[in-house]
Amino acid sequence: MQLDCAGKFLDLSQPLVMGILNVTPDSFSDGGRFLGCDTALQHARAMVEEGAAMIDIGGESTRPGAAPVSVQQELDRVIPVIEAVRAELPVVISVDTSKPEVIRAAVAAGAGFINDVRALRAPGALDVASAAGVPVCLMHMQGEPRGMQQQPHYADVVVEVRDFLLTRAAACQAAGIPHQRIVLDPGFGFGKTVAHNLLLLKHLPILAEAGYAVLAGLSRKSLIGSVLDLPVDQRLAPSVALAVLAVWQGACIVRVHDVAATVQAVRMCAAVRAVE
Ligand code: PT1
Repeated sequence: MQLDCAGKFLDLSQPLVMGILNVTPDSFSDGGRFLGCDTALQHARAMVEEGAAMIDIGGESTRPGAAPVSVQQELDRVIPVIEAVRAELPVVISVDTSKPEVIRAAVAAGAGFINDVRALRAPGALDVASAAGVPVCLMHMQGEPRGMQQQPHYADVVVEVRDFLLTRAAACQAAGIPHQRIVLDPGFGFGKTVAHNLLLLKHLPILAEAGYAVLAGLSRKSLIGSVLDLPVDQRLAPSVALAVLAVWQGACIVRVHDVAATVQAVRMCAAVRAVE
């Protein structure tokens, strides 16, 4: 299966690695725009050399506790980076945003994939994404980043996450986005306890069997900290392990910080899966 990302094609029969490029101020020592853009481009270059098929560019931090940002702030952060990456690197650019204005400007600037942690629920987002004509990733989140880890609650997390995503996929299709252009993501760490996250990974095939491509983002997340009691800068091996498990369980795309190690690991995973 091929995914047409604004003229760049991704082969979904092999696991793909999406490299994370944060352009939020907490990922840069200085807010200087040119400096930030230059640093971001270097990081993107390295991830492409390491085998990333996509680069995910986001200007809104959505990790637990993060505060909202304005449309203008997000545009100022992501658009120059998208333009710079598109000018130099032959990679699919994903924009990590929920705002219709940012989706529109990002696709005009060269983004070929929309990654929305709010699954296009913002007013106007669905229509803008449909008009953009590029694939979309719909993610599940309970609550909003600021308070989502306070009291996550589900009767059946696996069923509820799947049903939410299938309802959003149906809304996308009603708005004119074809089935093949829709990717689903259970949203690890977004309004979930450690047990919820582990259950979602253990039962990922239930989501994968719904017939849409699946994306998983587990890299360096706090569930690793909770299980292994490791700080964020010592989570490489467990992040790679979780990426392999996600691919083994049916994910087509993994969103990661450590591209080189993850590419090697998921290629081995694919080799085992492919042998007859
Ligand atoms: C994700 C994802 C994302 N994660 C998609 N987009 C983040 N499609 C941003 C923690 O528990 O999984 N899928 N965009 C980052 N968000 C988090 C959430 C980072 C939780 C860290 C944690 O540590």
